[in-house]
Amino acid sequence: MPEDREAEKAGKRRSALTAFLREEARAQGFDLCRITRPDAIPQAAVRLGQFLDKGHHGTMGWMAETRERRGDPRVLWSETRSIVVFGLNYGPDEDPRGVLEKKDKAAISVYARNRDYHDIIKGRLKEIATRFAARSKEDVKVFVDTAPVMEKPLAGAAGLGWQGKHTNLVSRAFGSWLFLGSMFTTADIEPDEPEIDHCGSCRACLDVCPTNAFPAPYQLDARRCISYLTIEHKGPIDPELRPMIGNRIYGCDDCLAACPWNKFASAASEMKLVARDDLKEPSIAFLLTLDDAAFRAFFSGSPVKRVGRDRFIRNVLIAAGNSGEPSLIGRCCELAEDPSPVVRGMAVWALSRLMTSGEFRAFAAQRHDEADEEVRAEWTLAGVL
Ligand code: B12
Repeated sequence: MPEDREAEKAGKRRSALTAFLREEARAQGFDLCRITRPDAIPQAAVRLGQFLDKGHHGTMGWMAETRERRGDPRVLWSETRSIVVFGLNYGPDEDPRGVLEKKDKAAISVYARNRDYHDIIKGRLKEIATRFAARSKEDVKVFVDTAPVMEKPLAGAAGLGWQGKHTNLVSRAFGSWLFLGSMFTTADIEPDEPEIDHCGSCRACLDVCPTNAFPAPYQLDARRCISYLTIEHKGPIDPELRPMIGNRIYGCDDCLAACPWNKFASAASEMKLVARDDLKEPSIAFLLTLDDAAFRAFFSGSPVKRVGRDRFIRNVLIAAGNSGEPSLIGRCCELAEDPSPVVRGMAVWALSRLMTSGEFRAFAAQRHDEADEEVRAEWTLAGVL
C-alpha cells in the first residue's frame, strides 16, 4: 500500500539520520549523542518556576527574564521537532578534592582547568549542525549553556543520564563529569528512551556540600552554592559563607566528586580536552600578585577570565583569609589599598583573620578614611570604625 511505503520510507530516513548524527558526534569527540522531543520535559517549566519564585537564582536575573523560553523548548523555537543532546566527558585523572587540604594552594574546579568549554563545544556542534543540515535539508540551531535551554532535563529525557540529587546530570558511564550541548532541528528523528533515576537512598552529594546549598534533594539554592558565589555573584560575599568556602576560588566540585557513579568514569582523553597542569593547585601567594594584565595573560583561553581580575582577587583573598598563612599578610596589606572596592573590602576581611588583633588594630590606625560604603562595612565587621 502506498501509505505503508511512505511510512517505511520515513522510518528509513529517520534511522539514517540517527546513524549519521551518532557518527558525526563520535567524529567530533562527543561521548554521548541521543535524541528527544521538544515536549518531553513538561515538569521542567513548573520546577524552573518554583526555583525562580523562591529566589534560588540569586542575582542571575537573566534566568527570570528568559523564564518562558527556558522552560519550554517549543517557546524558544516553535518549529523544533527533535532535540539532539550531546555529552562530553571531562572527568579528572584524580580526585580533585586533594587540593582542599593544602591551605597555601587554591582550588579551581575541574571544568575551569580546561580551555573554555563554551568555545570547544560550540565549535564542534556547529560542525555537526552544518553537515546535518546539508544532509537532511532541515533547519538547525545549536546551543551550549548560554542560550535559555534547560540542558539537564533534556539530557535526562534523551537518556544520557538522570538528574542527580545535586541537580547535575549523572551518567552510568561517565558519572557526574559530563558537559552538555544541544542541537534543535526541524527534522523528525526517532527519540531515544529516557534514563531513570539511579540515586536511590544515596545522599553523598547533599551531605558533602560545604555551604549546605541543597534545601532538599534535587533542589539547589544557588545563593549558597560556591560555584555561584565565586563565579556569578558580583560584590562582597556573605560573611557567614566565607569561612565555608575554604580555598575554592573558582567553582566547586564537591557535590560532583562525591558521586559514587564516578567510579565507572574514565579520565577525559587528552585528545578531547586538555587540562592545564598549572591550574591544578596554583599557590595563593602567586595568584594574589596578579594585576589586570597579568590576570588576562595567565587565564587566556580559560573560563576563569570571565569573572575579571577584581572578582577573581576577591575570591583569592577569601582563600587567603581561610589559609592561616601569615606569609600572605604583606600582599593582603597592599591589596587593602587596591583601586577596586571589592578587593579592598575582602583584603580587610582576610587581614582580620590572618593578623593578631593587636596587629590588625595597628594596621587599621594607619589607614586613611575609606569612602566606599561596602568597604567601610568590612572594617565595621572586623571590629574597626
Ligand atoms: C544557571 C546554571 C548554574 C547555576 C545554578 C545551578 C543550577 N543547579 O541550577 C550555578 C552558577 C550555581 C551553576 C553551577 C554549576 N554548574 Co551550571 N549551569 C547553569 C545553566 C546555565 C542553567 C541551569 C538551569 O536551568 N537551572 C535552573 C534549575 C531550576 O534547573 P535544573 O538545575 O535543571 O533543576 C531541576 C531540578 O531541580 C529538578 N527538580 C526539582 N525538584 C525536583 C524533584 C524531583 C523528585 C526531581 C526528580 C527533580 C526535581 O527540576 C529542575 C528542572 O529540571 C546550565 C546550562 C543550561 N543552559 O542548562 C549550566 C550547567 C547546569 N552547569 C554545569 C556545570 C558543570 C556546573 C558546575 C558543576 C560548575 C562547577 N564545577 O562549579 C556547578 C554545579 C553546581 C550544582 N550542584 O548545580 C553543566 C552541568 C552538566 C551536567 N552534567 O549536568 C551545565 C549543564 C552546563 C553545560 N552545558 O554543561 N550552574
